[in-house]
Amino acid sequence: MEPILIYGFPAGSSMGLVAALEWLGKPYRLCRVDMLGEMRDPSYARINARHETPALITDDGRALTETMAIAHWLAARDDDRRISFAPQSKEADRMVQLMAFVNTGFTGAFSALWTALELDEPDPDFQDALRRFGHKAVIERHRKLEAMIGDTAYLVGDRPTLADGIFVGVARWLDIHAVSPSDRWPRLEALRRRLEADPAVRFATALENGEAATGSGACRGHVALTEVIARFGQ
Ligand SMILES: N[C@@H](CCC(=O)N[C@@H](CS)C(=O)NCC(=O)O)C(=O)O
Repeated sequence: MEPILIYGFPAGSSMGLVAALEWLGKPYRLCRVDMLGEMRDPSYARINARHETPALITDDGRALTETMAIAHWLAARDDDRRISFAPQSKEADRMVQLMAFVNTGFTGAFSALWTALELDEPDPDFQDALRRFGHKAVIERHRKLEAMIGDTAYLVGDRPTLADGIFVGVARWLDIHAVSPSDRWPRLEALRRRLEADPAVRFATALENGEAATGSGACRGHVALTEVIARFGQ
């Protein structure tokens, strides 16, 4: 069977993995999940007990969670090296380094801002403190990522890879939380604009928004979450 990527909306980091699957070009299916609704249902715990996206149902029917594990699974099957690099190459090490930074410190810097936005009961003082803390953290992590990357067209070299996919799913959170104009970091800004104009990212973004879209043809359609849970839930 084709692997099934379970991706979340609105504005999930998992959007970038949909783009990566397009770049990979191998047949896959998708399952679109409302993170504010059905992902919180107890039944979703059968896919991911931490109630998070992304999750991948592998081609042998296992539910695999955590972005880095999913990226590892995809890279291991990327025989033509479309979204990754040869194991043991310096480019492969660099890609994992950047993915790890983006998936940990860079993504985590937004946590306080999401908490402030999604608090069950309004608590203005607490929300204000979370926002101040979050803005500082996000700006600091952007500054560090800007300093880490070179002047290549994409994060590692001249073509988009898994690292770019993981970056592009999260980069737009800067705007959602109105932290800072993105052109404050010129390299990141150029990378983001380049990626956001990419057909695979446009396809992934349209699907996330619930719009009809035409991709490369590798996507063999969507599977309903109820079916995914019934067939592959633990
Ligand atoms: N460590 C996980 C974190 C995944 C994660 O935090 N996903 C977010 C969406 S981007 C989520 O599902 N949050 C739960 C929520 O919104 O309730 C990974 O890297 O895959």
